[in-house]
Amino acid sequence: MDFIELSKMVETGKSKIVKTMVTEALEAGVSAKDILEQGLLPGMSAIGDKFKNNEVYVPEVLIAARAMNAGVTILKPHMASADIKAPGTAVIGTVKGDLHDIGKNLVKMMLEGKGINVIDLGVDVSAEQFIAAVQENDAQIICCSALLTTTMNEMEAVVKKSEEAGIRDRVFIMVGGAPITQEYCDRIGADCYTSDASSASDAAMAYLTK
Ligand code: B1M
Repeated sequence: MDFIELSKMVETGKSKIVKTMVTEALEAGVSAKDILEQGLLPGMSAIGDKFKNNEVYVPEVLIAARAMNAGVTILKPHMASADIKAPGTAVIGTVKGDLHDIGKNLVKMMLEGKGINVIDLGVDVSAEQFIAAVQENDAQIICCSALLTTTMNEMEAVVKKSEEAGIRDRVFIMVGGAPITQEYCDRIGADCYTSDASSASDAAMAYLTK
């Protein structure tokens, strides 16, 4: 199995080739864990780093994500036996009143690229929905995305309602999106602001593995 070639195929978004390579590797007896950790994830990390450095743009990232998801879909039935344990669970959504989801989807994809279990609540998500999802899924992280200055204040409600629900001390609240700043994150009492999806996944992983 040429892991470097597989990573390159993910990075460049070659879904069909990724599917074929993953299928052939499984047939040849390569473990799902090795295919994921040495082939698919490095490809996503590479495109994530390039995206962070403005070397590639959203379409390339979405195409790479599609290729990675194609590979992961084939691996999924083999993962339970491969002993791949998710480091934790994150609940993600775009806040109430806001329908922008491209950035949120990128964050989701980067989190999944790290092996984190992600519950995607979609767009227009209220503080109450975030809290309920944490409780139902025993999640450790809430990821809120907002693109509108008129909707970003729902993030403050997420912090307040998590206090009221008694889960504030066991949930890491991450915020991001174009109008969000570190100053805003500090002001509302959230735990972490990152300006891009790749850094968000790094921060989530650092929290889950600390
Ligand atoms: Co709208 N829109 N939009 N829009 N839209 C903006 C955001 C706007 C800045 C355009 C403008 O006026 N210049 C403006 C907001 C102004 C403001 O509030 N200050 C705006 C407006 C006004 C509106 C409407 C109100 C327009 C109208 O109807 N009159 C309306 C609102 C609808 C609603 O949500 N209720 C609206 C609608 C739309 C479309 C539906 C047409 C479409 C959304 C399609 C979709 O998402 N499926 C859309 C789009 C595409 C944009 C722009 C052009 C692009 C947004 C985008 O996807 N960027 C945007 C202008 C712009 O940003 N140049 C604009 C790419 C994406 C990858 O970036 O989401 O910022 P972003 O994600 C980044 C980081 O922010 C970060 O990671 C990503 C990069 O790695 N990130 C996180 C995001 N979430 C994170 C969470 C984290 C960490 C990092 O931790 C949890």
